[in-house]
Amino acid sequence: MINRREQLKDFLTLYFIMGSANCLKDPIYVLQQAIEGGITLFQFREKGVGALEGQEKMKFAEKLQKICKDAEIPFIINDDVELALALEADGVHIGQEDERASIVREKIGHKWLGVSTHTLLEAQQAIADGADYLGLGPIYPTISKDDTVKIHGLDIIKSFRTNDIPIPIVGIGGISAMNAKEVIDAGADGISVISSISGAEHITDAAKELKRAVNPTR
Ligand code: TZP
Ligand code: MG
Repeated sequence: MINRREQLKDFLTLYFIMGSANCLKDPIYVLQQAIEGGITLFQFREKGVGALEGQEKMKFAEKLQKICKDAEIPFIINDDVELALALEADGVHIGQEDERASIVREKIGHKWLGVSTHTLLEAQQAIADGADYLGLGPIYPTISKDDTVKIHGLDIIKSFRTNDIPIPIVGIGGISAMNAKEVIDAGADGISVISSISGAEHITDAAKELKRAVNPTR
């Protein structure tokens, strides 16, 4: 298991999130192509219409995890702590509406813990609870999450940096190759995307383009 906190910042550079509902093509193929294009971290987020559950969800997650393992891409699971423990995933990502971060931290030990936050207060609480990184968004309007109320823009990233939030942060929501660089310039350590990769006509090219936008030297 890849598990060291100091490696995390680099892994967050191009963070791809996906579940079966996000894919126009076979999700296995989508993930393989995304890896080929240079994603640095993967989150399994099985939500929305027709989302798999129970054994089916687990079998599907195992397949995606194997692809990540073979490519040495860390595998993070959204919300489902029990699944993350059962599969020995590299980490868990939760939102404010999920189980408390302190409790998740206790359950998962040294696995990575990501928490979505929208205010400085939430961020400080998440850090006190043991978060390793924070997700901030939506930065721009998104088609991939229907329960988001407020678009935060780049200001939320800037304000977290001005207020010396000490752990890595990733921007999320409506990020594309066109606006990715400004998210990094605002102070994010990386970008998280769903549709810019999963909905792309040419997945590998889309991931490569995003990678160039956030990380032009590598
Ligand atoms: N949380 C805030 S916005 C969002 C999540 C999970 C969806 C991001 O998807 P996309 O397609 O990259 O805008
Ligand atoms: Mg959640």
